[in-house]
Amino acid sequence: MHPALVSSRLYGIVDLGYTAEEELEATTAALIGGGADLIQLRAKGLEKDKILALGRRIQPICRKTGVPFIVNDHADLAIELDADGLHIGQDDGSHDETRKLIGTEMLLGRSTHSPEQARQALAEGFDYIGFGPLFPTPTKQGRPGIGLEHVGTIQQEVGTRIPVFCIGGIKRSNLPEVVAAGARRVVIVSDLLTAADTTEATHEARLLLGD
Ligand code: TZP
Ligand code: MG
Repeated sequence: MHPALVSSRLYGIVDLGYTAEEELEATTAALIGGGADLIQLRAKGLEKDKILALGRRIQPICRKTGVPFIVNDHADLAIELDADGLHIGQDDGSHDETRKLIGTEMLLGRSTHSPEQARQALAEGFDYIGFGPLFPTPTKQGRPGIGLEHVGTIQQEVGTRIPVFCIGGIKRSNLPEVVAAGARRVVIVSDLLTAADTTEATHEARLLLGD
């Protein structure tokens, strides 16, 4: 397991679908202050120049606090931003061709939507995976929830080798259920970003994950 990810439990995403641009720094700091162990910049549908400008505001906050900064989708932007990692989906290219682009140092994560995809991502050499959506979620529209059925198996089979972050429709309110199903690591987006106090919400989520 990548040393930077061994103790990671809660993955926060600064998603421009929920975070106003002027709140970028405050939101990043709130997620980190509440206990997020990784931060991803996710800005679906924005121009690359725009994403680059947003990333330039987030990257230094992550660097200063020692939290890995991950860029969604764009290998070129991850390089340009000196990011600590890149996150790609099933249709964003193969592990090997992406690894060639970003070099050996950067973390490389993959979204997976089934047990087969999770096993395949491990076999291909990804540093971590997202596994979900567990529940249907407006943050990722058009994908059914895969439920909790395979969470325990995938945590055992894959999650003991590389971090498995369960994702999709996870909230503080259903987190105990997700943990009881066997999840050790999670990504939570809207529940943290739409909370009245993101720092407090993140801290609550971190506590619900347990030791
Ligand atoms: N990939 C699978 S589900 C999802 C992504 C990016 C969205 C998770 O967001 P939320 O708001 O925590 O359901
Ligand atoms: Mg993608």
